[in-house]
Amino acid sequence: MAKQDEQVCVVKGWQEGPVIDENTLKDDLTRHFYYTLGRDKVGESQLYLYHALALTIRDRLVARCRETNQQIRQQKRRKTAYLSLEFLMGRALGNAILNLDLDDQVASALQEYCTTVETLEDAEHDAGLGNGGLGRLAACFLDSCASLALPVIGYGLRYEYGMFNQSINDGNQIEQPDNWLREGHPWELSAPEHAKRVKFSGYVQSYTDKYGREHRQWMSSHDVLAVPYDVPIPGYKNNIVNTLRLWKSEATDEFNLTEFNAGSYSEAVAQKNLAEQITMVLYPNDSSENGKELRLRQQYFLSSASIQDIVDQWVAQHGESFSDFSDFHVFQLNDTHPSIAVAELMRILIDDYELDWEDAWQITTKTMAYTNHTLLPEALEKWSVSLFARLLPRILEIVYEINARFLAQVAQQWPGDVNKQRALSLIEEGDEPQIRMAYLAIVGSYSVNGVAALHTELLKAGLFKEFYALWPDKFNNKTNGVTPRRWVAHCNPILSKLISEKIGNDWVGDFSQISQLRRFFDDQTFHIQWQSAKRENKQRLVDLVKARCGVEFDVSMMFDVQVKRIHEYKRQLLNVLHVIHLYDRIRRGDTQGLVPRCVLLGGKAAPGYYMAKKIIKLINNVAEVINKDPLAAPYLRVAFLPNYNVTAMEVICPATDLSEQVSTAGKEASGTGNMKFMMNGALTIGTLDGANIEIRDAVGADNFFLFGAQAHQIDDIKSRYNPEHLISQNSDLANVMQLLESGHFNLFEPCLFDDVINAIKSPNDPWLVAHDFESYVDAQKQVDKTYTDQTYWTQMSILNTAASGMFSSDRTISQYSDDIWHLEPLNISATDLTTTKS
Ligand code: T68
Repeated sequence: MAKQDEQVCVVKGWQEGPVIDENTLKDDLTRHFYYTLGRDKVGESQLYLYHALALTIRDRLVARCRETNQQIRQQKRRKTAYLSLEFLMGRALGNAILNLDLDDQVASALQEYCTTVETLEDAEHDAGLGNGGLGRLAACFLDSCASLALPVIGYGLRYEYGMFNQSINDGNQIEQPDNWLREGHPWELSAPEHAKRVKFSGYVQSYTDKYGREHRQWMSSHDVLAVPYDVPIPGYKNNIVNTLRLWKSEATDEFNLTEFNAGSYSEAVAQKNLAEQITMVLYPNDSSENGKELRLRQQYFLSSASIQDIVDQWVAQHGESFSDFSDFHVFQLNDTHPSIAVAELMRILIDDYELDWEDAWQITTKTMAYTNHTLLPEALEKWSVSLFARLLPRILEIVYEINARFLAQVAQQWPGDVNKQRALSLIEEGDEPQIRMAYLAIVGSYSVNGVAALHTELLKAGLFKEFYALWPDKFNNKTNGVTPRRWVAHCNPILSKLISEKIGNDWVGDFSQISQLRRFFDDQTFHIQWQSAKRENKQRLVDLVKARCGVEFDVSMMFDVQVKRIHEYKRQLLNVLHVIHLYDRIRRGDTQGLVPRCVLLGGKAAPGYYMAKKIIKLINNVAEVINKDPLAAPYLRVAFLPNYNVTAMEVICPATDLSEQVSTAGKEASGTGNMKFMMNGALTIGTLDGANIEIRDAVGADNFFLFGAQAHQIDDIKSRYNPEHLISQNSDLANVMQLLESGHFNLFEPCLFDDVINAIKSPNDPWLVAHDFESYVDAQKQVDKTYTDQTYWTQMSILNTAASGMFSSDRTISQYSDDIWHLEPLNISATDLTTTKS
């Protein structure tokens, strides 16, 4: 491939970076509204005004983005490409205004239109290009990378349909497509000139070059075009704007032409559909692999387009020598989903640039780094060899070669141990041989990390034990974090103002400063302010719950919240059993010491996950019975919030008193909702799982409600697990089961919850719901007791926020950069932006 020889014509005298002041912003807003969008009246929906404002802000982002990229190029910066099938961005407007420090200017410009940012924000669709924690983590990371001025580019897919919209009909989850692009996405800029071709199918052929060297060539492939759409990622008040590059799949022109020429119009259109299907929809499974061919196409499409993009830029700048490539590039693989990138980089280096295997492998294993997000065996990706052979024939050859060489290394380490070979092989034997993607990622990477301390330890001791024995230095922990910009400053302006009054506002950019709040934990005036902020936030949630669920919450009650994907291991069921237990107590008149509670649950179930959907139905039925019972009203109200998403969480976490983090120990890799709640002053009731452990360590055991079996005890408990016995021994649990089994919550729907009941009573229940019930109820009693003393509770709440500094994703990203990426921060001053370029 030839070095790109671009002729660049810079428009003379053109002013880079509009000066941001109130008047130009107002003028730009008007110009976009009248001319770009061609409107002259603000309609009821305010949609066009939102678009005009987004475009106005985007202008300012584009200028900074250009400067950021220019610096990276000119200063030849080492950079990281963060490869992820998911980026759960949520809304962009409020975040951009915050990070560009434009609140006042925007508010004043909008006065002329008699509206507010809050109103316009409601016109923005969530960019829901992710399932849950993993996708949202990627979004928080981008914010932190930009805010720390690190040269990091995100690569993902521009799904036409994001995470489905959930509605609840008669207590059941209904999925509706999320057509988030219908009204346009004003933040993105397409760059068709940088489109890449991605190969699929065809076959592989050998050929000999003029020097007599053997090569392999991927022939007759059906290529699909990857067209980039760039979304700007602003750093916090630092003039840095990084890029999230999302690929859209399109048919190549000649693809159509052959068919058209042959007169087969419909075949041509069908082929076009096939190509465009790739980025049509996000797969809604958050914790199990589904093995669909289209999903593999998505994974390869992302990996190939992104690696080509980086390699093309490299060649344009450095020519075809790759000897320094690994000094300048890192690919961080967000789980195994893009792990095929390992083989793709090898293919490009060997087939397109004629590097020999050893050199290409050196480069690859010095640039790839892999993050694992789960210990659940059902989530570990495997792809059938036969599917690879059909879809990615050249990639399969490369995987085989990687495996052969790796197994030779295993044989050296453990001579004669065939079992080791079998256990570590990238190919799992069987009737239908499978490629183990996690193994490919580990073998091909120089860094493998887990996402919380316990998780990393469990990876080293369990799932990846042999790999750890082979390469102990590859393994490291990077405990997750969340961005305090979105998850405190933006979503909780009331609390933020109060915090800033006390400790100044530098905490937004340097969240370690939040620890200064500790000084005020005993200050009574501050307590009153803290409580009143919580109360105001609770009112916002009251309104949301009323509007979406028709349930009346009351700010004077405790807000007890569990929102996350619905999964058996996350144990929403345990929460429901506790709710039923409270209801049972109320019915018995045993209300002594009972603190009035509003219990909120929310989350989506994977559409094919039967038990998760049953659990949603159970929550809704239990809620309906309780909310209808006048006896319960003073003590207990329950709601299931439909369509839980990023924007809903922005209202929920500031209003929460009690954060439910109740997974079976050893199953939740980290959790990140737990961190958002903590930052906003919620107290946690939780197991010793994932980052809960670090949360408890940070805030102190006295300020955390702990319960349940510990990870190291689980196997032993399982070996002699007898839930029926536990039920017979614990009258609270027996009463709860009795209510469930009597059909109290499914009077007109007999047998509806039999499978749920049987799961709880099964000696094979992997989630140990019955086991942890008693200690959960005890911990909840402790919660009630503590809540009754509002001074004490408020102190604990302040201490939680004050101790949440280490759960900022800025801390996480600094560690990624220090230990894995080795990046240097950029520096862009205001003058860099206003210099006239000619
Ligand atoms: C989550 N994983 C972990 N997976 O469950 C959570 N999986 O503990 C952790 O905090 C978070 O990752 C961030 O590290 C996921 O969210 C997925 O969403 C997913 C998606 C597709 C396939 C498999």
